Amino acid sequence: MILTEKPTVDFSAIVEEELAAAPFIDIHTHLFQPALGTLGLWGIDELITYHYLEAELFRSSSITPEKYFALSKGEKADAIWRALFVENTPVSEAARGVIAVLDAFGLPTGDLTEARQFFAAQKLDQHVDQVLKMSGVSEVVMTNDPLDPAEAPFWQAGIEPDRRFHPVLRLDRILNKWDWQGMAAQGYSVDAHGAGKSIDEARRFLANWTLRMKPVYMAVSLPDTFRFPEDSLRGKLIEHAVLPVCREFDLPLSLMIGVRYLVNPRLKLAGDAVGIADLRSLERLCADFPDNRYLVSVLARENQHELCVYARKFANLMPFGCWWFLNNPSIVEEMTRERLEMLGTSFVPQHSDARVLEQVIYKWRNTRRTIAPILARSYELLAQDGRVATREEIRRDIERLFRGNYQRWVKH
Ligand code: RAT
Ligand code: ZN
Repeated sequence: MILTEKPTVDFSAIVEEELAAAPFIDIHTHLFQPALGTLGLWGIDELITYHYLEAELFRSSSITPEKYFALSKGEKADAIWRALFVENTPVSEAARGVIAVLDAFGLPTGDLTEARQFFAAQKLDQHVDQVLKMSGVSEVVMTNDPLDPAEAPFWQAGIEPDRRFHPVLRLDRILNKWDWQGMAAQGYSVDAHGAGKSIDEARRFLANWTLRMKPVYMAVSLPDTFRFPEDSLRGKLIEHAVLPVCREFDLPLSLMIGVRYLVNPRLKLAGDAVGIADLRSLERLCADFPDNRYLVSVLARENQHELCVYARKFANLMPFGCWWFLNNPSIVEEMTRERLEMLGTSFVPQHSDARVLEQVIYKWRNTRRTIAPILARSYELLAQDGRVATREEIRRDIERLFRGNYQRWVKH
């Protein structure tokens, strides 16, 4: 029967080869260029104490969060290693990632001694090049907080741009915490209530930081309860400070929506959860501010289909990534198939969200592995429908998905 006839082209092989050869851009990470000093995390103990694994520790060990967080970095890593890698088999996505990194460097995967020696001997700058090469990533996008007392002074003193790392102006401390004291300390006339000149001053703050940092976009994570428009300080700041500065400097705004912050504060960074968001707020932003461009990731699986529908309605909306709790093969597969079916190649399939440099090795390997059969299947279906995609077309599609859509968005 014609409909079930196998295409003669081996799309799986072509897609795998093209995915392996394409240098991706990692459009959202928590990595830092070496010039930002100890903000940038790397090495085996950081990999093992990743907050995704800290959350898993307390399910497989009787240690309390209080006791755990009082330990030194090395002791924390030992506790996690024992619980998740020795006393249990590391089959979870985050645990497997550590094994994949050790293996990628040819290190033993059952003991940490050699790994600790190996990482201690690396020189950061060359190590960054090596890790990016191993990951098939040409550039990573950072998350830079102008109100972090540990980070802001670097930018205020001026740092050399690094072609491997692009800055992003992160807005959480302004939009979610209204850190007016931090802004006041930098010389802006803001007050605790966001009254008086506060909104204008926030706008001036963002414009000045844009000039200083030269970010590729601005970004904020938002709770599941996020609403827009809203008669709140956040609503006013978005409308009268963030969106106008984005327009003025032609920058996209990244919205990462659906976090339930600190549902278990004892777990610190690992204590956040997920909630279903009302994406009508996104509809209002896209419709009422058509001259702004948005990069959007939503955390709830239940919001993914809706996000695709909105992307079909609004050309100023670019869905990106399978964020945080979604970055597991089963869900990446489901989301990517849905996006390809609804949006063609007009989205950014993934970002790593890496917090520790070497994580990009396993995260991007996993992405290529999960996405290859999905893309191949799309070309098989297309062939069955009457059009055989060429290798050049497949290369073009991969380039668009993993570089071009982002580059067009940030105009880089
Ligand atoms: O995935 C993560 O590491 C989260 O903790 C968040 O940092 C999230 O990605 C964010 O950027 O807010
Ligand atoms: Zn992140």
